[in-house]
Amino acid sequence: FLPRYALEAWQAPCTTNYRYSPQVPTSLNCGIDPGHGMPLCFHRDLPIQNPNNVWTFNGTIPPKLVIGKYGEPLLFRHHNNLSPDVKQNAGFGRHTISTHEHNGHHGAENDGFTGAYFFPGQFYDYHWPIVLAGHFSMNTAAGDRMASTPDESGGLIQIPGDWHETMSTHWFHDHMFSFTAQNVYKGNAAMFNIYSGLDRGNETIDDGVNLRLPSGSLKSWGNLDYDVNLMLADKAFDRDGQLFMDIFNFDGFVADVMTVNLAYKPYFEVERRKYRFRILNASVSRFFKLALSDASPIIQIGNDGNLLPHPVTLTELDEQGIAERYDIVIDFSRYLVGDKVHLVNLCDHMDGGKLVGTKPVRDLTIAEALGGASADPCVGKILEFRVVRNPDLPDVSQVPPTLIPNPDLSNIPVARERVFEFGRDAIQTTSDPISSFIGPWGIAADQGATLAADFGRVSAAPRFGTREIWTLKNGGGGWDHPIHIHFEEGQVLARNGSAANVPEWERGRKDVYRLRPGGSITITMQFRDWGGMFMEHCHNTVHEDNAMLLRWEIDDGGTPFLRPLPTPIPTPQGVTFEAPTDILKTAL
Ligand SMILES: [Cu+2]
Repeated sequence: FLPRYALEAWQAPCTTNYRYSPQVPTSLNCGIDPGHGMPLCFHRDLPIQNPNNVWTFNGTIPPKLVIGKYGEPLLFRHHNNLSPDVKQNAGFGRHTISTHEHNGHHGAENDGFTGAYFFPGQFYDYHWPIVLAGHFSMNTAAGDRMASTPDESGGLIQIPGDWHETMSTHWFHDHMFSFTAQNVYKGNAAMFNIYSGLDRGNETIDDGVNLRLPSGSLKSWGNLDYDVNLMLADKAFDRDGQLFMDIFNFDGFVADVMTVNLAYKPYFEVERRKYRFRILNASVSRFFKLALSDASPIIQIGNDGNLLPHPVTLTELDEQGIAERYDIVIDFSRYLVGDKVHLVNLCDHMDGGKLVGTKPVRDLTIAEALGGASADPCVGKILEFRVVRNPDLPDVSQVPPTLIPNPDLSNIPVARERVFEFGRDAIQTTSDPISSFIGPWGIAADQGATLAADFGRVSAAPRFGTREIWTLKNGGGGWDHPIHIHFEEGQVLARNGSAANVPEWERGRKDVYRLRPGGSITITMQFRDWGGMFMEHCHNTVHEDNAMLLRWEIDDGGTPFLRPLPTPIPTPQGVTFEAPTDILKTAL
């Protein structure tokens, strides 16, 4: 997988963005004034942030977007330009980082493992091969047009693997052990669109493969005119208007200023036609539930990285947990030029006058959310759409009745079933000074003890090439946990033990699973293409950091895999490796 493209970014204290290209119109320069640049602030009336209050890619806004396509391996060289002095962090954020491509189907050394972090002055080369799952075992002769990627002139290049595993909407973010919440909150998060023959980012090419979803037509693939990434996150500020985080709240950190793409009170000008929005919940602990202010329909086409088997029309989306992505289509042709409509958040985190981060307190109706029924400042209107003109060209984009059907796993025997219970009052059985952490949260694997995180401990080791069924259980009713499993996507078989409880919009493949208070979810996954160490954790990143995270690895009990894999122990001088601190008896 020799890289075809290289990206380079520098994790850095925030600064003014002067990157301006006079070759393209202002609209393609993110509205940057070339004379004054774009300082890092969340609204023109909010203060410019101090360098150590916000750390982003290249230290600038707007948030970055990576565009890739299947069959074109990317090399992402991530430099760490943060201060070597760990105290230069304005009270939150760690200067060591590990960048997770969520939910990349890449070898483990490129996953951004929580223990594979790097120090100021160092860089990490992440190799993202961007292949379909099943690359080494299915359709290896690339004989199926559905398994394909766009060439540069409107045609297709066929690729190996299973086209039912085609992914679209990813993001990448810090995964530093026990500091993920602080670092992601501080600005280490960006989105990544992956294009394919099916999901082309071109709405005019009619070749029987391209789904022609709203996007644009100027380029043969990857048009963004009508395909827009929305990164939602709540933020808090100190009395001077500088970004602030309470790092001593272990239940969940919920803030009171709503941002979209790091902008407070944003508006977006749209034409009277269909748009696709790729919505990411990039909060620390806050859940969302989205609707339009006029209660008009939204078509959900994707859930997490994957397009759904069939689009689902809704007037309110489901709750959206941290790290979940919902791809939706809104048809603005039903409005008139001059109309406004808002994206509204219905999910209330205010309880008895206090913002709480353990779980959503309640879901409001649209009328309640707009009518001020909650004192939660992030409830209600979060993004204004201004309908400003008719499109120059007719809208030929489509939302076909079939998008991407699930892979059929029925002929693959289930090698093993596992149960993971997510709860409080975790114990720690190891004491490695680097890999082991103590916190109230933990995970019990297969009826074992509820253990706090140790990235040196192997808690599950499915065998390479097999399929398993995993049940994820919430240990209590007082909280919700959006659980993320790295590397492989799962099909949801049941909620609370019944397939009938799985809503239509969860019938694709997912990588984050909201357990719901007191609930459970049963999924099935197959493990193929690569081995190595991956993670499973709560994506309420405060829970993850304290210490609801475990390491699992894909194991073959022999060559080409080692058993057990040594744990990386990074230092400013380089990485050493040590034997796992613990391998649970139930892991293998
Ligand atoms: Cu959690």
